Amino acid sequence: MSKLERPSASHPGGIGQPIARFEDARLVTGRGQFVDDLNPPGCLHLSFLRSAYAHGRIATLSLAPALEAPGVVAAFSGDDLASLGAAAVNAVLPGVSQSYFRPLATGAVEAVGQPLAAVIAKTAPQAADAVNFIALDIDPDTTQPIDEPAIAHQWTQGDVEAAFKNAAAIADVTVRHARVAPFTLEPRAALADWDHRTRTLTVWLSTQTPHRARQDLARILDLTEEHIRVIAPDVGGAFGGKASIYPEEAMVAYAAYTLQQPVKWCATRSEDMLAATHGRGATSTGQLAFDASGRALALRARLAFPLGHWLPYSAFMPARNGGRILPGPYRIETVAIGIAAQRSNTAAMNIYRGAGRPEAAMLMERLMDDGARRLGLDPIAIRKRNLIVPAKFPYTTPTGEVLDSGDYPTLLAKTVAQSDYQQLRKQQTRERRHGALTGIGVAFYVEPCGHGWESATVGLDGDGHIVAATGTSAQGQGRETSYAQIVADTLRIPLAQIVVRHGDTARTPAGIGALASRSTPIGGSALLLATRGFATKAHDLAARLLQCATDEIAATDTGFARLDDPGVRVNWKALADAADDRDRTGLALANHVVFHADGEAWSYGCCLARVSIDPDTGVLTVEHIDWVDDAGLVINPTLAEGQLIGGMAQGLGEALLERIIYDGEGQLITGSLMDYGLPKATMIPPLRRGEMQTPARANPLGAKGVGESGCIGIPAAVVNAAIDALAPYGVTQLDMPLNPETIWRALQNSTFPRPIT
Ligand code: SMO
Repeated sequence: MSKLERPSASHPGGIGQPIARFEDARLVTGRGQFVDDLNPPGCLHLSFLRSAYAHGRIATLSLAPALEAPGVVAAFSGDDLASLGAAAVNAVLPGVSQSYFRPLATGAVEAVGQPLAAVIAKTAPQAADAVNFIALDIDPDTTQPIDEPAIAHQWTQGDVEAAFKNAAAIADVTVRHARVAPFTLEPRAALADWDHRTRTLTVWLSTQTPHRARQDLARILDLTEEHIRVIAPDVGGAFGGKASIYPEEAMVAYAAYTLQQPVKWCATRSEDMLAATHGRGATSTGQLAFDASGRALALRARLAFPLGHWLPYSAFMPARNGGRILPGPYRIETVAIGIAAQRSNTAAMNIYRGAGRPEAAMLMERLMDDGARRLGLDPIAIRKRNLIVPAKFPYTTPTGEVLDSGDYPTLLAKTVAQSDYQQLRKQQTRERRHGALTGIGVAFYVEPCGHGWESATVGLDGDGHIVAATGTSAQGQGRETSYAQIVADTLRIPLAQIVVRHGDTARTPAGIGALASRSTPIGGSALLLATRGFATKAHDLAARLLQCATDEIAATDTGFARLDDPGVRVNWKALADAADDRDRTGLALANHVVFHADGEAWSYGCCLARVSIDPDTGVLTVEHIDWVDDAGLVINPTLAEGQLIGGMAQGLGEALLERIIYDGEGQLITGSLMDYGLPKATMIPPLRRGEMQTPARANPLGAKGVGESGCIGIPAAVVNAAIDALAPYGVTQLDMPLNPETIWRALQNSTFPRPIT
């Protein structure tokens, strides 16, 4: 079958069906298996001593007193780990240096929360207690703060200066993103165990990237990958925060390998606030030159991304994405876009749901609104004037990206119609007359879902189940359900016949992982192709067993049957028994496919937020969201909607509440949920959704990404709505989070009097 060519009749449980997640029965009845649920006999527990200073020399670090504490089996400091290798840093931009990676600090500390020593004891409380006995002396401020640019990159096209000279109006915006936490329900966790018999180190990790973690651990421990097995069991959320291997995880693996006993570490909430990776934090400035009709002529932008004291694998991805995705959905051919990233004495920065996409969307959407304001145009009209039209696809952007497909103007028109936009504006005028501060904000976004490959193997287990083994992973998206739907749809068999296998490097083919909104478009396409190949193999074997030509048999729910005599049939179990091949995991008729995407699939959408503001307190309420999204082919509408809503919740968190604060000394001020605001269910506004499904051209499934859309479009729509609400006060600039203090200060600082009612 070619692209999107599938039997027209929908198959029960097949692609496009809103079926409930298989995973939930297990998860909501306490039968999930997270790392902390695993307790191998003799399991030891690891606890870290962490730095209380942002920088300084380690004057004393003596483990001896801790070794005497009850239950303690071993303790390590950085000096014990001198021989370990480093994890890789993804060289997504020219000039990315492979920085050091140390499980424990040596010589000096570089951030509050940096692990300095590890104590291993028989119980977790014993390990935690013993950490306090370590003799530690840090001379704070005896080392210089980190102050070195890590990278800079430029994209340029056309004569920007000339375009700006001829502009009728120039929009000019600065966006300051707060640092935020990719907060997961399940904090980080690792368990490692060395098996003497197989000489294999098995590492259970709460990770998005088990195969990459295996590569990293092999490099760090100087083992071959064959001697490491990484298993991601149930993973309680990740959002980019579990995409790259951590020093703590490497420490657990090293301890288990060295002690030849199982060792476990489960981060506390505070440890994650302190030392898990953070996201966003960029400061972006942009100028957009317009002609008098509102046509954008040229974009100048500069995005500065903070990095932490060490560089995780994807550290440079937000900067790269932030730059390359500009100018988003708009046809602007003349650009000068610069990005820079700089290390600092803080926790590491890494990807967080959206990973540069939200930063790009925020800058462009703020610029569009600022341009509209300066030109006296409506925000919808100025976007319509500049959106790339369908005839231009595939469209090469000035940063060299290829937008594959879509119909941006139609989606904008749908958003306008769905929200009854003209009516909303009239209503706003009436509300303003009565002194109410209400705002309407629009954001049009694009969501690229990644390049490269994923793989899948489809075969039969001994019981006759069709096993779909994927190289990608899962952390709550419902992958077992949506992937089973792809297989069921392709083979026209019941869902119950299918077992989806993921997250175990010993039992799945290689993969990049569950990140960048890539799992369904790229991983799902690998699975589609693997399933088709398996179907051919199974069909051929069935024909042989039924002693007839392949066109004389047909697939049934349970196997294959002769067309002329349906009573003559063979079921999946018999096929598995008859097949003489087995792959390394025991699957019969296994068909393995590595799918390389032919480019990137770009979803897109438009969010329209309505907000109201209490002028006395600065409290902002998001009253309603209208949202139209096009994620290409949708496998399971319920799961896709769940991804959108979850992304929206996190987007609202970023827009309204979340901010990690370090003081001038590099101390983390927001170290607990007493100081760091997360969105609550009660804050989620009513949502009206519309959708389009323009098939992706970059993959045979036709699917695009959906996991990050909410984090990309929602904050920009909400910030634009807030600025619109405060327009009567002359406010043109607000920094996230839009908490009451931010809004109240903007009102107090405004030069305008309160509007007369
Ligand atoms: S921020 Mo995502 O896990 O690529």
